[in-house]
Amino acid sequence: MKLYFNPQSRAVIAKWMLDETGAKYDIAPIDLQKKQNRQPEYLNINPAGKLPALVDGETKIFETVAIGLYLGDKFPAAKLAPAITAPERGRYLSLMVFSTSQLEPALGDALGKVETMPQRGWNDYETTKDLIERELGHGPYLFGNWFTLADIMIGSMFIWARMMNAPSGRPKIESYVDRLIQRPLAFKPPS
Ligand SMILES: N[C@@H](CCC(=O)N[C@@H](CS)C(=O)NCC(=O)O)C(=O)O
Repeated sequence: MKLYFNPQSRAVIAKWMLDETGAKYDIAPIDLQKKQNRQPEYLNINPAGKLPALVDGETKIFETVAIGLYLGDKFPAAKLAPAITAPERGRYLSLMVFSTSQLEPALGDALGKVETMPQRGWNDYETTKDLIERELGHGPYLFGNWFTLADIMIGSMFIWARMMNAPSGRPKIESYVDRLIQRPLAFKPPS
């Protein structure tokens, strides 16, 4: 497998997921300043010209969530994703997709001080945080004691917010972030 990577990008999320699987892979560095991500060679892998992307033999995957879903299924022994037949599977898929389709744009609205228009498909950030707090329940992870790739996807959004000096303001979410960044393979905000 080859991960197209730049440390100043969402590719750090894909790298964390890959590292948690324990799989061997190569890093293909992409220089965003030099716009290597906009060269035809790379557009052939990710037509949107964005990082990350993963290549596994003949398989090319772009979108961070898609990479996570692929890895969770490819490495069942790592137990980072419920099996297709498991009762937790539906909630897992939902939370994975929710991370970038609702949480990320809600956070983006809040950081950009833009009023959320629910007709665009996501709720405002405060409502979204309420949902995450409910989903966390008593924790420590979204599936209780079971750490999954959904924790990486959801948690990364809040780690990123902390890196932007915009912590969630929710003690429950921030202690979740503390737990996640204590994991040895997680990317971390500078201390
Ligand atoms: N929804 C996409 C977002 C990807 C994305 O926006 N990547 C940024 C880096 S974090 C990028 O490649 N920007 C460079 C550019 O647009 O030229 C995903 O999760 O993969």
